[in-house]
Amino acid sequence: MKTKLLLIGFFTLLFILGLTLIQINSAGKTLAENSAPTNETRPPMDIGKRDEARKTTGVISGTINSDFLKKYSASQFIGKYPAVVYLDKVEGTFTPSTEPFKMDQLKLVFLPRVLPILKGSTVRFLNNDKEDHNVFSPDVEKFNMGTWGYGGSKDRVFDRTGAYSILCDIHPEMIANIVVLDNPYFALLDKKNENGSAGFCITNVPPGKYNLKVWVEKNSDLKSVFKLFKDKTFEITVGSGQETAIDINPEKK
Ligand SMILES: [Cu+2]
Repeated sequence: MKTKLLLIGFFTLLFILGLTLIQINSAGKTLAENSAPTNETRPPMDIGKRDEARKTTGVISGTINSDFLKKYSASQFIGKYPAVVYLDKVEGTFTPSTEPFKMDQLKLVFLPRVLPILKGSTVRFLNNDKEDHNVFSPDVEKFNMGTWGYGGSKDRVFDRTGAYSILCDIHPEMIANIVVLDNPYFALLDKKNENGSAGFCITNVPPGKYNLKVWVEKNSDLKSVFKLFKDKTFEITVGSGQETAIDINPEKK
C-alpha cells in the first residue's frame, strides 16, 4: 500500500513538472517572438517550396566588419542597423507581394526604421499615436501624403527604385527609410555579433555571379558611412544548394 501511494505521488510530481516545463517553454517562445523585429518583410514560404528552393538556389551569409559598427550600436536603431545589403542587377522579373508592408508611427517614432521592399510593393502608413503625423519624402519621386490622426492609414505604391527618407513635417526628429529595390535578394543588416561585426543572410538566390552592395542611411551622423559604401561593390558567386560566406570590410582596399 505504501509503495503504491509513493508511486502515485511520484508520477503526480512528474506530471506537474512536465506541465511547468511546457509552460516555461511556450512563454520563452512568445517572448522571443515578441522581441523579434517587426520588419521581416517576406511572406512565409510553404515547406515543399522551401525544400525545392534549397536544392536549386543558394544562400549568402555575410558579415560586415567596419569601424562604423564600433561606433554605433544596433539598439540605437531599434534592434537593426539602418543598412541594407542587396544584389545589384539580377536578371528576371519579380512580382511584389499583394500584401502591403506596414510602417507605423508610434511614440513619435517610425517603425521600422528601415524598410527594404521590392519595386511595385505597397506600403501602408499607420498612425498609432494620439497626435497627428504627416508623411513626406524629399527623395526620388518626392511626395507628401498629408497629415492624419490616430487609427488612420494611407497606402502608397513605390514604383521607382531608390532610397526614400521618410519624414514627418510636424516632428522633425522622426525619420525612417524605404529602400526600393529591383529584385527580392536583399537583407537588413542584423544585430551585432560578438566580435563586433554585423551579420546578414540573403536566401533563395539563383546560382550566378553577382555584385553585392550595401546601402546605409545617409542622414545625420551616418553620412560618412553612407559615403564609404556608396560606390563600392563586392563580387560574389552563388552555387545551388550552397551557402556562400562573405566578409566585407569597406575600409580595407
Ligand atoms: Cu509626426
